[in-house]
Parts: sequence; structure tokens; C-alpha cells
Amino acid sequence: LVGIPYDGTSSYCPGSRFGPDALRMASDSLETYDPLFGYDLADIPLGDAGNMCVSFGDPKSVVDHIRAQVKGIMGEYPECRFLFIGGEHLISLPAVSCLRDKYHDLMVIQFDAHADLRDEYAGERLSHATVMRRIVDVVGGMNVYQFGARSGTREEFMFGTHTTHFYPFGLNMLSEAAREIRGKPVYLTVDLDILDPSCMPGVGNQEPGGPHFEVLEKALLSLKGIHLVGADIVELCPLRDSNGISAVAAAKMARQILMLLYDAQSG
Ligand SMILES: [Mn+2]
Repeated sequence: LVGIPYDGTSSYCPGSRFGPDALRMASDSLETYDPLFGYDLADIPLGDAGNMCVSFGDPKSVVDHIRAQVKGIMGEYPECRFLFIGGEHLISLPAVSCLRDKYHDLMVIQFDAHADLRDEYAGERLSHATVMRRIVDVVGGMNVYQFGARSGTREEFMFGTHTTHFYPFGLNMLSEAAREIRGKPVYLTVDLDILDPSCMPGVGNQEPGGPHFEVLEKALLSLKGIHLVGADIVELCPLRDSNGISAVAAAKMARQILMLLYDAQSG
């Protein structure tokens, strides 16, 4: 587990730099056993590398700096699989690009209320709002599966429809996609704003109308059996979290994704 506390391009509510520590603190209130996934974290070899040091300012140099650190830690622990905790969504780009160097047929699954497919946002090509477009540049559109987009520009929805495996408004096509990519290395990026703000208020850009936690955890469970090689959870913004509900939901999701990573590695 590695925290990447960067929120430099946040356009609405900044504060996801505090996400990794809020998630860790909330995790203290949770059991290590997950009855739905059938694993106990206590039985899983797991380490927390703490938070990465991130620079601020020009997103290009920030991304390069994060990329160098991800590459460094992957080189130091080649047997490990990583769950990155954001931070804003841009942190997925350096993580995916490092994993793509290791796995040349890397697939990316995204859960997100937004398509994040803009080519630029406010004049910036590297942003939380463009991150999936940049990931398409890295891995190719046909290796990207996008679920749950319910907000964006007409151009983004057109681009997604023509370029990626684009499944807006929900997660019901997920198990079919999971069957399609069985055996291929997969990176999962979860933008917490996929969830309805009533159960996930603590995000940088709340978007009404998403699934509740129970739907999302069942979707995650349906990914058991895929070759998951890395993942991230992004956009947890504790400053907007009304009562700790978002941090504890994010922590529970982290527990489940760690179990998926372990299951993929050991099973
Ligand atoms: Mn996003």
C-alpha cells in the first residue's frame, strides 16, 4: 500500500492530499476479516510504504517525479503488487505507465462518475479531468474499460463510445468484461465519486446519481479471478467528508481490493 498525497490539479474542491491518512485512520475501525471476500488481512502478507513525497507545481514534473518513485519501489519489491491511495485521479497515470512497462498487454478498468477523457482541461493536458485520455495514449483505447460515467462533455462521451470499452451509467456489464479479459494483466482504478454522494460525500467532485456501496462491493467481488496486477483508489477528500462515512467506505474498499490483489497473486 502506497499513499500518493497529490491534489495539485483539483478544479473544484482540493484536499485529496489528505486522503491516504484519512483512509488509514478509518481502517482502524474495521475488522481484518471480510466475510464477502472470504479473506482475512491478517493472513495476507501486506506492507504499508507510507506516503510518497510529491512535488507541487507543474503537473508534468509532478507526474515524472511520481513515476520515478513508483518505478523505484516496483524495482525494490518486484514480487509485490501495489495498491496506490490518492490523491487526485492524475496519480493513476504514472502508476499505469510504470505497470505498462512491466506488462505490455496491460488492461485498465476504471470506475468513475466522470469519463476523464478530455484532451485538455483549462489549458492543461495533465489533469484529473484528462487522466483517462492520457491513459488511452499509453495503453490504447481497446485496452481500457470504463464503467459508471454519468457526467462529462458530449465530446468525451463520443470519444469513449468510439475509442474505449465505454459502459456509462453503471456496472452491470462488468462481469462480461471480466470474462473477456480473463488471463490478461489488469490495473483497476477506482475514483470514489463513482458512488452516490449520499454514501460518498468526501470527494473533490460530487456527482449525484451513482451506485451505493453494496452495489460496488458486489461489482468488485465479480472481479475475483481476473489477473489483477495493480490498483488505485483516488479522490478521497476528507475536508468534504461529513461524518467519516467516506473514509470508512474507502478503507473497506481498500481491504477488498487488497484481497483481490492477493487472490490474483496466490490463486
Ligand atoms: Mn476521475
